[in-house]
Amino acid sequence: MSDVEQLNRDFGGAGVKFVTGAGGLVLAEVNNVHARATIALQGAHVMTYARSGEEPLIWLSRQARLAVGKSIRGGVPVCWPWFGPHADNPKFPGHGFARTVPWRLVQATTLPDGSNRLEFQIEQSEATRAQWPHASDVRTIVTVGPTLTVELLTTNTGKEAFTLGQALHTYFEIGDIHRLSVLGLDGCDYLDKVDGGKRKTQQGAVTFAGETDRVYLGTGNRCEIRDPALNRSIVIQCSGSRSTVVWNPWNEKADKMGDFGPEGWTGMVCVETANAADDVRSLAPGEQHRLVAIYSSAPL
Ligand code: TA6
Repeated sequence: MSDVEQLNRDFGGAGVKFVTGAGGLVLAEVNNVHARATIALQGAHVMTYARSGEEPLIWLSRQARLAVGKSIRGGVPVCWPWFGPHADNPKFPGHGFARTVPWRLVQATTLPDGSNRLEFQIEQSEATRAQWPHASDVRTIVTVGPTLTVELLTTNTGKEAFTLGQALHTYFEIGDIHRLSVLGLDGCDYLDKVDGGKRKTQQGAVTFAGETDRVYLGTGNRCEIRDPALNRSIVIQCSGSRSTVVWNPWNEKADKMGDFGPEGWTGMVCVETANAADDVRSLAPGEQHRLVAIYSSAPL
């Protein structure tokens, strides 16, 4: 029996089915009364999410290179157990390995309101242990309903404390980056990665006039993306995070990256719920950290 047949036998039904998608990725396709979503088992990666009858909330590049072991341009990449380049070893993958390794589905439930909740657990291996020798249990729980909730749970199952960096590196579908603003970061310090990592302070809403790559520090539990072009506002409610990353590559960087497609950068923004830079977390033996983001939208 194939992986997909086994998954459909064990977890299929009530709004969830499993298929083999482009690039050989095994996908969970969720289609319930509230919304549709696609989740790759690789990386427990939410690739698409749209509420019934609405524009997608989550952006996925039309030129995303889908392949086993390759990161996906768009959706909700799970960056774990570090954010950005590895502190010591430049050969280790940027943003950690979690988004490019297999995760197993451990539970799929239909909630009383008809939402679907899928729980994934990372598959540890010699390759992951070579990069991350700490004993840990890591789960991503995705709830597809009138809102999209992504929870990243890390439990230290070893005898030593470890330091954890992470992010839900979410790409949002927007109408026009030139007219967009992000609220909720006013007064927060940030590291400006397009200006040598200089520490600055945000004044008012975040707007975009060029490549923007900022790690905001000491951030709160709510951000709002105001998108007049699509006449909607996207709200991000989060917990377990004190840093928020805001990123748009703009034209030159997007062209260099090669998987945004023509003008793709004008229709996306990343607002990432993270523990990065000053906000990495130390987990004591037995301690669990829960990073949660809840995404919703409403007309402007
Ligand atoms: O979160 C912003 C960022 O760190 C940018 O610097 C850029 O590298 C982006 O992530 C995408 O990284 P990726 O490894 O997915 O190409």
